[in-house]
Amino acid sequence: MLTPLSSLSILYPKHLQRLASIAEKAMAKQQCDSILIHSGAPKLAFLDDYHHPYKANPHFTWWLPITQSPHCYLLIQTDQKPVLFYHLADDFWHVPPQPPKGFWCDYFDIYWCRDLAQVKREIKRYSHTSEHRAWIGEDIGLACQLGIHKVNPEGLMHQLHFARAIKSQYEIACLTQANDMAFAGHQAANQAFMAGKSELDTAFAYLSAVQQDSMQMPYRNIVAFGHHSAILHYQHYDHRPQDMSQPQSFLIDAGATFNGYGADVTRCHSRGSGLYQDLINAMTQAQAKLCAQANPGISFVDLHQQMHHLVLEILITFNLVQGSKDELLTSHISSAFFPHGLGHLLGLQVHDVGGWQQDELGTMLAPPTPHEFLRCTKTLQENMVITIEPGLYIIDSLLEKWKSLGFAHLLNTHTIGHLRPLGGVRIEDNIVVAQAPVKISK
Ligand SMILES: [Mn+2]
Repeated sequence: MLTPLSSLSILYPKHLQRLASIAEKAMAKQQCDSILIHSGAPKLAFLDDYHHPYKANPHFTWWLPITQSPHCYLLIQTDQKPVLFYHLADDFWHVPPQPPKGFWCDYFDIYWCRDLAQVKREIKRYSHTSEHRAWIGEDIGLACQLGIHKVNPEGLMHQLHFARAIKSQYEIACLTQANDMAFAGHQAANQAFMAGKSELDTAFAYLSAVQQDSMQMPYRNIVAFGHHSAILHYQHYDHRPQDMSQPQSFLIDAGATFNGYGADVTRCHSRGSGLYQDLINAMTQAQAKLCAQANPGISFVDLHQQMHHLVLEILITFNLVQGSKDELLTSHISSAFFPHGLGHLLGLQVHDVGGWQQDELGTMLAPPTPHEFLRCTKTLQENMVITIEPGLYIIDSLLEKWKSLGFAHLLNTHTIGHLRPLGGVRIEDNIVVAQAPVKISK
């Protein structure tokens, strides 16, 4: 069962035990006796002295909830307490990092280091194992400086990535908290939209309610009115206020982060359009059917195919397509309206790693044609956390493609024309896979 935020400190030791056992098994198999994980470092913009936003190495954040401390190192050894080399820079440009504190600290040996030289000195205490040490991190040069040559070894990464798909109760609690935060934002954004605010002001209302800035979002929030909602990763925020004399549609795909874990939720709202509200209702019903099937043993590819059948039913009901059911199926006409995948793994990364990975050896299964954008081809297992996000959109370039393939007669241009200014609809929730799947988004 899901556990409230106050229980994180109770859930964490078991999470850590699980990670230790995963790491020990992986190290034994890969002939390593230790792993040094780098938290990462912010990168400079080209020809500039300004850094891009820092994003911690997810393998680091998997072990401990430090998301804003670059230049840290975590040493994992068999049968030993993990060792954290924590960077305490003397930095007058920024708020200097504070000594770590929190429920997790007791489970680590912690060294406070001023710089890499000190890390090197401290790590020498453990150097007798260094030739069998693996490095997990982006900076290969740094690994070399520390005398480590097994850099992100493929076999090790496959084992860890396979394990990361299944979440501990601690991780599920973090994901649930991120979702609770996102919910406040979704409510505020809907109010702003209904009041006639611009996309930009609606995006601000979202962040304000979540109490996180845009850099803390797990991905760039999509705040799309009207035909913008048909642009799958619409990346602008229009500053013009709405024309309140016209019906309007609103698609918001927005998250929040907690301890490095992200929420990824999409909602749609209608102001004055019966057609759009009907579409929202139909998609919400179809989505609920799919969520209810997120059971262990279910193939995500099969669920994705089933979703195409449900989307096709909606296309027929709304008279957007016409013709024989056979031809509608064989033409894959639903892909002209729904080009992306049913969903993806969710965790420390929004599109969590390993969605195509079938085993710990790293066997990959690409999705079948024409579903190349499906990000997960796994058989679902208990405590995987996934998104379920069916939708449909009027995307003219795709409709043109199907027309050029000889399927123009299947498309009802009249009704498509009605929907075009309203863009598209998508409903997305975050689901814990179980016999009775748990929806953690509200
Ligand atoms: Mn998503």
